[in-house]
Amino acid sequence: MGKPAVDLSLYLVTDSTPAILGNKSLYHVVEESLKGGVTVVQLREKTGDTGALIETAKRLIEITRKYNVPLLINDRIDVALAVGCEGVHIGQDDMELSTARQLLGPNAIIGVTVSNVTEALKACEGGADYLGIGTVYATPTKTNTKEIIGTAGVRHILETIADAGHTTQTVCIGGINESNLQRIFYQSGAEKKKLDGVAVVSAIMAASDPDAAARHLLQLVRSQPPFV
Ligand code: TZP
Ligand code: MG
Repeated sequence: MGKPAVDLSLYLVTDSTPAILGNKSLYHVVEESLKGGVTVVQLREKTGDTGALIETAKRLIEITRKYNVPLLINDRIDVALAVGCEGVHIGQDDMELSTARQLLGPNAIIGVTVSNVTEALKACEGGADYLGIGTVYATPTKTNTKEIIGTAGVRHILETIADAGHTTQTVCIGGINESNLQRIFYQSGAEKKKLDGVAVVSAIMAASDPDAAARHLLQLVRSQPPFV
């Protein structure tokens, strides 16, 4: 209630593993991507100790705040609380949405990964601020993914939540790049509900020019044909 909607148009999920980031600096890549127009940043680090993660999050907040963009932390409610960032993104194996909400409060942004309609309806009913729908396409960035749902799967979820009357925002994730973004967006869109944006890792984190990559991806998101 009264909480402003998040601009999910171009959602960057970080990955500092050398296979994605190479020898570039995480902070540099994030700042360049923000110059290019990224609208949300999620810190997603699956290795390293808690202290190091908190230090990384603190440095990232200084950058994201310059651009008025929310910083979310993947999985780690404790880290989000420690650094006072805007919210978290949780998966199906993480803390319950209701518990995360209790800990972080009504103003925090809480996103939930969903890959089927049951998970999607539960997250909407539970008060998620947005759904991260996927995995759309198989991707080397996340190999432990259970479900590859394709654009048909995304569309089915969008249709189902719209029919149930939910207005929860949505992004999709998994294998999205500048070559397939518009097709994914178009094929996923349901009559009553289209995606609010896309989430990417490698399309920006692995790009040689993350500013230009983000600029181009954002322009593709913003130049969607109207859905009929
Ligand atoms: N969740 C589902 S797929 C994925 C995550 C975090 C990784 C997406 O990476 P990429 O490089 O954008 O395909
Ligand atoms: Mg998780």
